Amino acid sequence: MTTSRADAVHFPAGAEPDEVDLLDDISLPAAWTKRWAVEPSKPTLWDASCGWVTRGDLARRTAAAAGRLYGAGLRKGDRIILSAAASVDLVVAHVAALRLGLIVVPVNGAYQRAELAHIVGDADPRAAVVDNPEWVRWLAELAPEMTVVSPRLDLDDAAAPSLDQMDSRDPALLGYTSGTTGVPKGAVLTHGNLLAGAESVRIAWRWEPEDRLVLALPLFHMHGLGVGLHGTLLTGASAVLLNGFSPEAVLDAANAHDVTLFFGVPTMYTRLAQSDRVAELSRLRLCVAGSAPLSADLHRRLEEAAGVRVLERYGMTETIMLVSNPYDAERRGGTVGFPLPGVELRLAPETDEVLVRGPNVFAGYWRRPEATEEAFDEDGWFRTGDLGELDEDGYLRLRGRAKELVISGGLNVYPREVEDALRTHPDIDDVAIAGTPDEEWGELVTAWVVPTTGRTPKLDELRSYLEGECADFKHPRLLHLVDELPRNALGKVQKHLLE
Ligand code: MLC
Ligand code: AMP
Repeated sequence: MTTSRADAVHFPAGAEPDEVDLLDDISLPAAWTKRWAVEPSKPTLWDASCGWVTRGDLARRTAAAAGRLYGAGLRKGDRIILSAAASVDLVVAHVAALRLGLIVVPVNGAYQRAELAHIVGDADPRAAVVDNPEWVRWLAELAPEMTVVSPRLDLDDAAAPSLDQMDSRDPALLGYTSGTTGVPKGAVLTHGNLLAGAESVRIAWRWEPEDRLVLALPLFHMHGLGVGLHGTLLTGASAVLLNGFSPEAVLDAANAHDVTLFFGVPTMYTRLAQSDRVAELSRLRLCVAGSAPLSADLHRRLEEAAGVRVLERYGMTETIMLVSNPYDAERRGGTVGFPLPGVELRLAPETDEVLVRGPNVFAGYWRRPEATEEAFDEDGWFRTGDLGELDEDGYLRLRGRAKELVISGGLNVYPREVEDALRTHPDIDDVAIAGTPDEEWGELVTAWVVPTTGRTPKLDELRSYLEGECADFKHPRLLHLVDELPRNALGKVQKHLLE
């Protein structure tokens, strides 16, 4: 090996990193259709209602679905919301939208009306694919001209124009996230970003066409969508789609379908470790964890109980995957490993914030030039808002976050949103939201409340107050009543002093 690139550890023996072009295929749809033309009868995706569908089925069904979307008036660059339980139908709708050049806006189905209204107002979508009848009503009120359909795309058949014509720089997806601060913003991921994000883990994790993934993650976040689904289709491998997670469902599917891969958030691994069937994980070739920290202790317990050396990796909505433990070398608990193929990483002097560059890094926030400018430093490095430290031999440890964020069960909760919603409660004078460490959930959303004189709000009351305002995973699970919040001279709550 002639190179000293930090990502070199991820390439298989004999590969020359400098000769690998992650964007060779230009876009995911172009790469996928190339795979589908070979061995069209190979099973690719399974769900409980369709059974197995093949590469050829996907090629035909996504072309037909793209025709329907085109017939409904959707054109390149139009935004389309996708929010439904994981299913083959949803995948067909997603792939069809990308093949047509639409910009997919995946949205968490637990969102309430106000959260959905923000995204509709910001992304200005022309269509939505949803499976929740309540959302159909809300969308009709929020945007009466919008085409709203179920994942079966019950629209008239029509021929699509030529498909898969995108450039790597064309926008493909808006991933809503609050970034380091402020309101949820759409991170614009290009076709090149999506391709690089999936290609880097295909190489690093030795993902092969023979692999089969059990995919129990939702398809509206990067972990399930940008890694699990996109990687499966890029590799020409296969996946079993489960609608929701339980250790039993995952292990049953693994046994029934000869699964080789599992990707999950740490909460899923905690529950697997508690299962008396945990040893069954040993039949898998590779178990990957991410989206939140996996403790070194859980890493060790899984190795002891199941002989599984879980491979932890680190990513973000804005960048897809960034850093991963190596497949062939030591998978070190408590660390996230080395920059993935194509990713450059450094720590900012003094603050130790993780800064990154690479073909996977997003193009900016949708229609928010100022937020975009703030997100990158003067040399074009993206500021992740995560704080890191490097072991002597280069493994990255995430040491905390500069950004205000609570991660519960792999889902992000931005304190500001919950604080703003609670501040209007009559019993609340002042409030701060932060995370409390928890073995199962990683962090529990916790409220520190200064009550209005003479009142003592209860946790249940606060939770019901938030019903309809924000998704239930954002509701506080713990409540502390305090006389005042620790504020600095500028009036900002010093969250590290909350206890
Ligand atoms: C569900 N609930 C949660 C929750 N998930 N509460 C807090 N945090 C969560 N993450 C609520 C339920 O609505 C229910 O509320 C109650 O908690 C108990 O539910 P449960 O049955 O125990 O939960 P379950 O449905 O099993 O869900 C847990 C989970 C799920 C871990 C399987 O949260 C999940 O799929 N998480 C993965 C999210 C994900 O994909 N993250 C990746 C983001 S991408 P009630 O009120 O009804 O009792 C990213 C980038 C990267 O971060 O690097 O990957
Ligand atoms: P999201 O904005 O939902 O994409 O969440 C991205 C954030 O999740 C990152 O900025 C990290 O703070 C966190 N994250 C993802 N993977 C890991 C990991 N393996 N360990 C610790 N934090 C992680």
